[in-house]
Formats: sequence, C-alpha cells, structure tokens
Amino acid sequence: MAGAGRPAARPARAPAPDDGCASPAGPPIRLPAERALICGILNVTPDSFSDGGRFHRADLAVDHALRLLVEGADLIDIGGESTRPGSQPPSVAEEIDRVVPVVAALSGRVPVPLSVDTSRPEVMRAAVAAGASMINDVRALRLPGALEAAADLDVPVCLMHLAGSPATMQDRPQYDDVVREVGDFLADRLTAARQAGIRPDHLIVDPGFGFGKTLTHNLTLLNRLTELSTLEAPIMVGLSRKSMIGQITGRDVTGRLAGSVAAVLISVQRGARMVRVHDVAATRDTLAVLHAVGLAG
Ligand code: 7PJ
Repeated sequence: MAGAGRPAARPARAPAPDDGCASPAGPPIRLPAERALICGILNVTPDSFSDGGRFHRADLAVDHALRLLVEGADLIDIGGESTRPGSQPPSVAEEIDRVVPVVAALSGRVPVPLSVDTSRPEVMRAAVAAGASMINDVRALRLPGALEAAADLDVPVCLMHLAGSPATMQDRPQYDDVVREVGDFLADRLTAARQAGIRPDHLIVDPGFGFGKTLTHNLTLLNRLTELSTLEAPIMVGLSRKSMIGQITGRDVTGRLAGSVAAVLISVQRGARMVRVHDVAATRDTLAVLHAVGLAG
C-alpha cells in the first residue's frame, strides 16, 4: 500500500505499522509516511443497530463494513461497547456475542485488517481467534488480564487516554496541563505494555478526545498534538462526530461532517498517523487534498 489510493488487496490478518508494527500473522498494517491511515468505525451496539435480532444485526454490520471499505477505509474498527458518557458496559458474553460474529463474517472476506475496540481480555482473545488483527483499547490495557492477553496475542495495540471510566468521566474533568498529563499517562501505559512483553513496534497511542475532557481540554490537546510525538509511538485520533464538534458548530450528530473533517485535517497536520472516522469517503478526499499540496498526511 505505498502511496495514496486504494490499498492493494491483502489478507485480512495483517496489521502492523511499517515504522513499524510488524505482525507474524501476515503482511503489515503499514503506516506510510506520506498519508495517514483511515480507520472506519463499525459500532455493533444495540443503539447503533436497534432492531434486536442478533443475526440481522450482524448482517447490517457486515453491509456497513463493506460500505466503509468501498469508501476507502484502510482498516475497520469493530466495537460492541458503547462508551458514551454515563453508559454502563455490557456483560462479557454480550460483548462477545455482538463483536465476534461480525469479525468472523468479515475475516477473510475483506482485504483490510480488522481492529477490535474492546477493553476485555476475553473479547480480545475471542476476536483475534475469529480474525481480528489489532486491539484498540480505550482503557489502555488497564483491566485485569488485558496486558497479558495483548502480549499473548502479539498484534498491534492502540492505547488510549481515558480519565476515570465512561460512567463518570465527564463529571468534572480537571487537569493542570492536559497535554502533559495525557502524555505522562500514555508514557506510563507504553512502559507497562513493553514490560508485559508487547513489542514496542506494536504500540500506538491516542489522546482520547472526549474521554474525560471539557471542550477546552479537547481543543488544547488538538492544538498541541505535536507535543505527543515525544512518545515515539504513532498517534491515532478519534474526533468523528464527537460532542466537541457539536459544541463548536452547534450541530447535532447528523450535521457534524464538515466539523469532523476539519478536525481530521488539523490532527493530521499536527502528526496524527491514523484517524478513526465514521465518514470515510469525505475523510479520504480531505486527506487526498492535504497530500496533494504536500503539507502532511
Ligand atoms: C475512540 C475510540 C477514540 C480510539 C471511541 C466515539 C466513541 N478509540 N473509541 N479513540 N472513541 N482509539 O467514537 O464517539 O477517540 S468510541
């Protein structure tokens, strides 16, 4: 997948940034220097596919994944836990039941790596067994057994900053210096991950926009994102349709496309190497323009 354009077809079990996450499972998720990777969001929570039936839900999820792929997603991030402020996690069995059938249905059928958005070691193991080849953990491997599971599974891992838990994170977030504190947290988690035996070149970091942060915190993090480059791990960001975009633009979740792509543009210019988005086609075009001008991304 050198350069811009659609990634070449390749086996689905394949992730590993090329500067670089190499994976024993197959060809790498390359993080090309000239362009940020687009990670399409596939939520398999009841609020995203609200009609009940498990198989129907999996079918809808597969259709949506194929759409993300046609739009140009470089990888697909599949999540079964809603992490909205105030939300309570599903049981482990329920989360596996949501995620694994979708991973299994897509694995081998799509030419891009599948990432699983989970904090539970049981879900990590089940999803990787079903064909996922990256772990995206909003709790940065802090649940018991998660570090060990990620080390055993030997796949790339995204470690995200989250202050508190999704249930309480927006209560009264406070920092003296949000960029320094998020950076220190991520540095500690990188150390813990390496000490657990996770390959350094498998580690990705994410400041966790919207997770235990006010609008001012989020804007400060975005403006000073380059400071996180001292962590020496690729930076991923998730800004897509988030409430910070709503707070800035005054728009509800259905009207946040332009705000979201603006945020992508800023984040990539400030060093983000992976962007986690709902609107893949618009993001792809946005990054193509940035790339054509030779600015970044
Ligand atoms: C993020 C995520 C994010 C990473 C969610 C939403 C909430 N994973 N999972 N970064 N956000 N790495 O998409 O609005 O920002 S769920």
